[in-house]
Amino acid sequence: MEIPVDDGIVLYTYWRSSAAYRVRIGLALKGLAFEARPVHLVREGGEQHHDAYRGLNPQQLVPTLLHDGHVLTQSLAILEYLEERFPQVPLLPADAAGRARVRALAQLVACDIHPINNLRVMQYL
Ligand SMILES: N[C@@H](CCC(=O)N[C@@H](CS)C(=O)NCC(=O)O)C(=O)O
Repeated sequence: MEIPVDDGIVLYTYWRSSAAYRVRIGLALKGLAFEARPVHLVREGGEQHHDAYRGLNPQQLVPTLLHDGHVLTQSLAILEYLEERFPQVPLLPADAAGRARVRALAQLVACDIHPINNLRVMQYL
């Protein structure tokens, strides 16, 4: 069941983006309702580079999450924010070693694998 969030959560996302997937999975596990705003990363030279979106996310990447007057970027930072603001259905284990393991797995993907198989790297190559 989805929990409606009074002040609304908006996620700028792209269906094939693994970084946006991370956030969508977190929102789904927590059962948080959100409005998805698609950013097509390929069409028209990539909508992430269009002025309107660049104003929101100067790095020109998805995801970007809007909540409570905040503009949040970077999937892991967004997940930590959601964990703190909506602690029901925690994403992290209760013990410190468990949390370190989950963070290590997340960083393995987000910091070591993903940066080198990204769209902009592929386009450059
Ligand atoms: N470290 C960032 C990575 C974000 C990222 O690289 N997103 C990709 C999609 S998975 C993107 O927007 N790529 C657009 C591009 O390379 O131009 C995060 O975890 O949010």
